[in-house]
Amino acid sequence: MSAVRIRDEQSQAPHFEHVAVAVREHLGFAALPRVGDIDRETFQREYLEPERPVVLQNLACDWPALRKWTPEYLGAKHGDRLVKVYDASFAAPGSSYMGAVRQLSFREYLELVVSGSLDARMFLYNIAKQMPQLVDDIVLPAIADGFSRRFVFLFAGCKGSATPLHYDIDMAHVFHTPLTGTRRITLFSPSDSANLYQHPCTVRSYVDLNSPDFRKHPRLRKTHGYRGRLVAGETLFIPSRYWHYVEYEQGGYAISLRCRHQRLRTRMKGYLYLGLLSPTDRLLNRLFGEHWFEWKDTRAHAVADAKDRPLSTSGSAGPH
Ligand SMILES: O=C(O)CCC(=O)C(=O)O
Repeated sequence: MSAVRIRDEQSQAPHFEHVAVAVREHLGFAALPRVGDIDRETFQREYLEPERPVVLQNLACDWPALRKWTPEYLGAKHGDRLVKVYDASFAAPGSSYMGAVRQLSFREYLELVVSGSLDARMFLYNIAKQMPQLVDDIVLPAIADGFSRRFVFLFAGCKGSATPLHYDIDMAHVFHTPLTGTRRITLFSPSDSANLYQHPCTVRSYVDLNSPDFRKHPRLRKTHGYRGRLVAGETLFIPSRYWHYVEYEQGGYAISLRCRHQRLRTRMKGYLYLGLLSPTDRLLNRLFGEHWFEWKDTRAHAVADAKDRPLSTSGSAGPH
């Protein structure tokens, strides 16, 4: 399918000002912390161990990818490769659950990223497997142990795309560095999972941050999240199990590095999701579609409602 045709099919892009107003008026957010240069000890003490998110402004400043990876360079090197593209229907229940909406050449997709505003994302694209020469342009950070050159994931999106609210299924810590474009980031701590009505067997929340429905999701008001903007060259540290919602203010691409969690128990939980819960969710989706979705939603509400009792005497736990 040609880029021109796809451009004609432009979908409704989320309106970021509207999002900002809705979120500011109804939910309490702290600004995402930011640091410049940081040494290993400080990072581990202040952010990794307590699992606090932070924007690391200089972590990637020596990556050759930041200079080299223009759309023209990537197109010349790997433009003919076919890539799968996803949109907001990714999480819709039914037979297409988690399926790609189309396949096109990387060159065509990059053209869209530069100039289009289609809801079209590439995600979890492991360049270590698909385009291994590119990995030489990334420097694994020395501020933590547990990175692997075998898992270097590309995430890309056109202006107006959004990555739904989720946390990463393998429970790894994520270091997310846009190489081009700016993103608005919303994060919530794992302690907000019930307040976000997490669907069982998944790492997804279906609350609508663009226009929160507090009658349907009253506990959303109890959340204490972070908001901030991430620009090209900065690295967002997303601690294990932290909820993230990413809005592409401009089209662009990013690299996410994963850092294995230091505790075996947390890693085991990741294997449980990857090996059992997620395959079960996919199967039940295929078999029961909407009914399975509704069951998960009912469970999510039951878990959230159960939280209300103890909370009438104590406050909610937030990330700050
Ligand atoms: O950039 C994105 O689209 C989302 C990034 C993300 O979800 C991740 O790195 O885990």
